[in-house]
Amino acid sequence: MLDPHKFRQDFPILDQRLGPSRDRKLVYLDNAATTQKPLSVIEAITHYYRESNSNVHRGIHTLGERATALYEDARNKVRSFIMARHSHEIIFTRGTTESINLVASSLTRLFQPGDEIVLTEMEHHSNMVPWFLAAERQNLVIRIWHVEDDGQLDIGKLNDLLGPKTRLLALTWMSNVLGTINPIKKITQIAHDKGVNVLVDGAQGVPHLPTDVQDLDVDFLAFSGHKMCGPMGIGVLYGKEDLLDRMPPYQGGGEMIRTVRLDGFEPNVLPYKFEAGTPNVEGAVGLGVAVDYLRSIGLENIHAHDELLVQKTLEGLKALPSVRVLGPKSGRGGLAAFSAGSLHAHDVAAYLDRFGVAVRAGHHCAHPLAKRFGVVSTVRASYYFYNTLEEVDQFLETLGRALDDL
Ligand code: 7TS
Repeated sequence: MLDPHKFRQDFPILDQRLGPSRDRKLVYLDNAATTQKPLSVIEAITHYYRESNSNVHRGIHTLGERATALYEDARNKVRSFIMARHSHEIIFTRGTTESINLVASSLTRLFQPGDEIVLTEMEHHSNMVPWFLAAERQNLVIRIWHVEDDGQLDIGKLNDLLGPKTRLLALTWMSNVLGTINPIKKITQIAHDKGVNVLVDGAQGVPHLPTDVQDLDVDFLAFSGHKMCGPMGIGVLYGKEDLLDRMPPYQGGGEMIRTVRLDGFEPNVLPYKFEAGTPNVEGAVGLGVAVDYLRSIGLENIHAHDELLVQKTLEGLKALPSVRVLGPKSGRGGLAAFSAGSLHAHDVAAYLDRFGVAVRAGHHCAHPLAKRFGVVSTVRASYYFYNTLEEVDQFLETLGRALDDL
């Protein structure tokens, strides 16, 4: 079993006391929103700016070569982290949101009016709205795979949703509200049997579960660096080479072209075709170091630790009257979202914050899901490998007091 205390010294931000008299120990339980960064990532970014900063793929000088090597090395680290076949299948983006927008803007140009896209009811807005925009633009039809009362998808219902006009199924690996982990490999097999491509939103899955895109066989995988110990503003779109090759460019600009004439252009090869403009080199460098760090811990260990913390949380929450937890009882990721009787989630979160416990409150960018479960907002505690069992206790105790006092 993983010892979270061993890692906490790498995260100076966690070791602080809050409040005017500095008497509240920080308990950071908002990791589904963003994780903290280890010193190795922070230092790699500083080092990059001190030693190597330059634009990439352009300057024929030593710093330009250094920055390019670092950037491409980071791409290769990410390739290996998710077990992709080729490093040119790794496109650097701003994050999950941009990765999904890229596919929604570009892949759908190959669709015909009336073609269908299937989404689930548990998607984050960033895996809904880009498809709505594409549907509006190109007269596509969106179909919804509804969520069952236990917070899971009924695989039996998928066959009926995938018809002759379905081109794509876009779904999350792990729900940021329910904690549900969807069986992506099985779902992808069913979709592929019907000739349907699959895009997976890995924003919550990739940071917490071992990822092997070749084994999962997904066509696209989107994820964000900042939810996996990397910097903000960097993310990844993995796509299978043949699909990315067929897709038109997403944004125009420098780097994404091979030649430009006054009457047109030839797009560049992968991955550059989808990386217009100066990229986030510092972000890529930081992400490369973050994936090294995560691999040194082991994703199986991270998932097992998530399960330990979330099971303790679910048991504790069960004992509190008026608390209703959303999502499945087991087989879920390291987060728990709940409502507390008639109390407003923001009041509960503000109370917890007074005692140093940082949780998220709101609709978690999943309006349709909140509606499905009849809640306006929920409080969510979400964990990572540096969270301890003592922190879970502290959260539960403080929540118990909140329910008495509010
Ligand atoms: N998909 C899922 C499942 C997410 O949880 C999030 C962010 C995104 C996509 C978007 O990621 P971004 O990095 O592009 O913004 N989720 C959350 C959250 O639960 N609280 O804050 C952000």
